[in-house]
Amino acid sequence: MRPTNLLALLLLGALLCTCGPASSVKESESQTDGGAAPPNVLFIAVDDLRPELASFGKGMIHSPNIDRLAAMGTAFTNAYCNVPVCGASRASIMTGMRPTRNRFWDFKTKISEDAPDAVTLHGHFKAAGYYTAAIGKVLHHPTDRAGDYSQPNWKPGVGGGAGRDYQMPENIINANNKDFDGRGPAFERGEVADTAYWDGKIADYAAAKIGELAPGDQPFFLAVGFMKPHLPFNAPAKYWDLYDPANISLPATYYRAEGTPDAIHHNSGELRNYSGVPKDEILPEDYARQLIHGYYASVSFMDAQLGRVLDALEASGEADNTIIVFWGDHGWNLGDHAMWCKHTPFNTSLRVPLIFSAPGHEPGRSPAMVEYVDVFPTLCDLAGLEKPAQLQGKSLSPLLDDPQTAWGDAVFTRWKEADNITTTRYSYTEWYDDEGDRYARTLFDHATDSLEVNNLAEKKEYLPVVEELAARLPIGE
Ligand SMILES: [Ca+2]
Repeated sequence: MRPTNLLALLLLGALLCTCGPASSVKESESQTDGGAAPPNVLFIAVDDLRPELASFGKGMIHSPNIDRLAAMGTAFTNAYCNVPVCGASRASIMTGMRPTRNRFWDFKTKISEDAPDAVTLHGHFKAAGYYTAAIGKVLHHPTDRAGDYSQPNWKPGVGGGAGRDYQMPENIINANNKDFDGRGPAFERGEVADTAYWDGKIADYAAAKIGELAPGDQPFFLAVGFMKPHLPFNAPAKYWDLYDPANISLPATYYRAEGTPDAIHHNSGELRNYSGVPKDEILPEDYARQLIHGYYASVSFMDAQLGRVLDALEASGEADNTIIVFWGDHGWNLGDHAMWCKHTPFNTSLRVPLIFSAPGHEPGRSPAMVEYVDVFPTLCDLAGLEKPAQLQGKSLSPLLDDPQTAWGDAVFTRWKEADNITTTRYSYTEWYDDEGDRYARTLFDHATDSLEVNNLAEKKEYLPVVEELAARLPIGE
């Protein structure tokens, strides 16, 4: 973008802050340099979505709109989060900075506290003249770096439901019990319309916003954060009915493998906060199948709302000039290793779905090892923006040109005291306490053990592999 045009957009941005609705400002704006219009960005976050999806090579989940998006763009089949928990992962993506022992630690993370001087992704686009907005759950705290948005982060209200978006009367009563902190059961088969739930409302608002922004000349960066399939698995009945319970099976690793250290396991505490969850260390199989059914239904429900947003973009006439990024904030254990939720360096918790669709790039699938700190620099390249000095990942744009481009062999994830390196073959994790003493380590060979049940870290014959991988850790201090 030419400096004169950038200045014009910045002035318009200032007008926007003082003069009200974007549309009145945008109508007066015109493209003066005769060049191509800057691309819009539709930045779609999904909460707790693991890549058990047809477009990522696995799964029975009905997700036609994720598949549609994957067919439009480049699906990254070996993409990894940098920290497996909502708030910290989102802060890392939105700054392009890795988590450390002092930064991006847990779900409560705020960029404004952990990295106050960082340029945020949305702030970077706003400074370049974009209209930036967040709808639904993007950063964990809607007010975190809110000045980097052109409007407040819009989130749906509780409406007629209760704390965590229950719609069925018996669950609302349960969730309103103060003993449960807004939590009713872990799932709900809702006899309600899609728009009764948060994600339906988020799709409504996002579609309307696209319709509002598309006719203007100001490019937009629109972040849309869907809230399912995060617990509780509340979804309209028709999405539950897509699956026959008889066909839902438990993971092959519905057990805790011998030789794996305590450090890599947890008791699924996030799930156990919900009412009615059995106390058994390993959940009874019939209840586990209900949970899996609910997760599948929640993904299909979210997928349908994604479809409505994609439809709105196509109807707006801006689809050919819009970069779409689709990502889930981390993986999820769906009973794998007899665990539920995230918060562990098992591959099931680290691997994520990532799709980039960008104008001028052919569809493809890339097996390259990529990580979420790569998202920010990629968007800079695709939109023609400079890269802030803080960025620690590398642009994936060569992989959008050729998905088979030779690439790095490893990605790096941190989970509290655990540092993980995942290579094209191995996953190695080591845990260190505050005194610098290592107290656990795991090595899994994905060439022979993709399910990660055979910990090789203490086997003498693997010492050279362990030493080689350990020498590459930690990263991001
Ligand atoms: Ca999450």
